[in-house]
Amino acid sequence: MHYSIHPSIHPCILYNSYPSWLWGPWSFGAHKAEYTLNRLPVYHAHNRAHLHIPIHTLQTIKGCQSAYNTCLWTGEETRWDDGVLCVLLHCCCARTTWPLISPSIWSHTGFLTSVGLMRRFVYCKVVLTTSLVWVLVDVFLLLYFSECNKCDNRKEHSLLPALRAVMSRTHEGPGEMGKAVIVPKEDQEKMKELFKINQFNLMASDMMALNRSLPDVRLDGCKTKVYPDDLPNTSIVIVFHNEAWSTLLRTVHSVINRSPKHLLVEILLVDDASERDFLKKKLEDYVKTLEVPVRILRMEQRSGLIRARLRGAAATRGQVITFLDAHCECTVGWLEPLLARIKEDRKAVVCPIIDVISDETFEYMAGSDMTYGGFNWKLNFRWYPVPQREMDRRKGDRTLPVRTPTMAGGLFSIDRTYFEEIGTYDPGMDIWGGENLEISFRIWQCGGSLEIITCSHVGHVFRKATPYSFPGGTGQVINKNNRRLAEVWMDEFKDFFYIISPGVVRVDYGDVSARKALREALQCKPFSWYLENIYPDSQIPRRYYSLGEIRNVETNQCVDNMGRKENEKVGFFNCHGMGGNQVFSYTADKEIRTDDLCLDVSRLNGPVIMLKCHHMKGNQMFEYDAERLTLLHVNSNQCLDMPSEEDKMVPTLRDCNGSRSQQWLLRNMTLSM
Ligand SMILES: [Mn+2]
Repeated sequence: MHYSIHPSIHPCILYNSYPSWLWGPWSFGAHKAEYTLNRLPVYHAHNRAHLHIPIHTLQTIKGCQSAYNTCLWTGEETRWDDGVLCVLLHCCCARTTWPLISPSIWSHTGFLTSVGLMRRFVYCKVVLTTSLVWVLVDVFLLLYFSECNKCDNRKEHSLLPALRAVMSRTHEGPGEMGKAVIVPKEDQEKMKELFKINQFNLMASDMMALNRSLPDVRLDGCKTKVYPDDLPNTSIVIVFHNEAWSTLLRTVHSVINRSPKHLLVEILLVDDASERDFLKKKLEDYVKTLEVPVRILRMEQRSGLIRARLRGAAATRGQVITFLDAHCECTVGWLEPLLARIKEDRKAVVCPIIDVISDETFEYMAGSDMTYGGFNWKLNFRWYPVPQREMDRRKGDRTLPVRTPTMAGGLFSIDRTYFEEIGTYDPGMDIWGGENLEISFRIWQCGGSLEIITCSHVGHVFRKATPYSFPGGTGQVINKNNRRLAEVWMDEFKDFFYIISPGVVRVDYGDVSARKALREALQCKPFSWYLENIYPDSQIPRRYYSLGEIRNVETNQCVDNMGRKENEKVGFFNCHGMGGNQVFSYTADKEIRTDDLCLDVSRLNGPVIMLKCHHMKGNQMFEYDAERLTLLHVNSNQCLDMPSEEDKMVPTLRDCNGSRSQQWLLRNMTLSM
């Protein structure tokens, strides 16, 4: 049984694995939480119960390569006469090999849903279908009668034809209402060929209408909000490089069709030296027919997103600049809440919720309002769950803006004069990468705010690989950009970035004196202020005891993450003093972390696993005794020890006995720069 995700249900774009934050701290022994390969732990938030569901009852989606899935209990359940619960889980499959270069580094892969017992599935379906039918009937009756209160002639104004039009529209044509496009069998070969051009299903995109319909995925509370009449107007800036015709024009049409005309000044298409013929004269002729002024600016040579956006922004005439990617679809009501927030506070830089348009089927899937932007030690942008403090600040109202530490980069609106005031983009950055974190840090540190407007939804085609070329080499470009932002904005915390990716320090980052002068002129706050006030749940700890290797006194070897991923055991290897995989930070919160993973032990004498840090102590709390050199795992009251005979590569827990194998040196690493 396979449910596709319902747009109003929390989709899981959370992280690549167990939601450890849902687990919280449990006391050892009182609750035997074990991670085993074939049982999936799920925390039932409502009943406060921990459950284990056999993996084989879960249906994995196509392409999901990992047995570990993120599962969220949606709260939907039905209890049957025999007392068995019918539950609906929403899970994400972890695809762990995202290329660093893709603009969709974080990305989602897909959803799978599952129910505990197959037989119950059928009941679930019946219940859901019946309730859906009743909802539709209700809606119809409501519309019919409310409309006819105002009508003079009941017969003429019957809503039946209108309703029928809406209904038929949802069933007509490929991709309508955001549905997945099904490519006929005989075209599959050709489809695979075409996929390579843009790294998304070009055939599916070309099959759909340029103005296809989409579901209204907003929270109910958003649909009734009223915005002021005198909102600031906006120019839309879209940079493209060899974009497909259908995705580019679908972006343009969705902007035109779903934005109030008086708020839309113009659309600026900035061509970053595309080579495709149809993007030349044919495009120019086409946009002349549109009802909104569309201008095309051409870069003389490949300049990258950052400089192309700067060119576009300089040519805008609207009060607000709205940046979009070239493969987006705006949904109903997307623009007003963005502009309304800027009207309220011109220093608010606002992002919509980024919905997911599948690169395989172009299915439209609602993004979550429960995630916000962060970053890891390697300065990769990542989505993390919105912490409780932010929910509390908004008093639980999910329709209010979420203050986000960073933005994904592709889609946002900013007051035009404020964009200039705060220093636009760093023109010393090349092509793509790092500019989103740079502007995020700058906005927060220099007195602005960065927010996700949860009532605004824009879809984006997330890809697994980049179709773009990076003149100069991808790694070089991104490392250079990241160095520039680390040097200018991160103060001493740049060490986390440099130590975990030691090769970076050899990359030339050019001259940043102009950006440092900007920071001075704007009197921006230090990075420690940002960590303390804006991002206390950051992967980079605000306060820490050490940042470097953890060396065993007996064997003189070091704890090493071996390049492994979360849910895997931490390793043990000869110390090399080069940082990278042997860098761990012992934090003031008594975690031992490497990037966004924490050492975690969940049973007596257990192996040490790397799990997402949950900031809730529990199984992730170690107490370092600087005199005895021991690392005590508080929950189990055992000490970190060198690997056992059976498993020579994995540090383990043993009863504390004062031996040298339980002594560890936490050394700060120094950078040779
Ligand atoms: Mn994109």
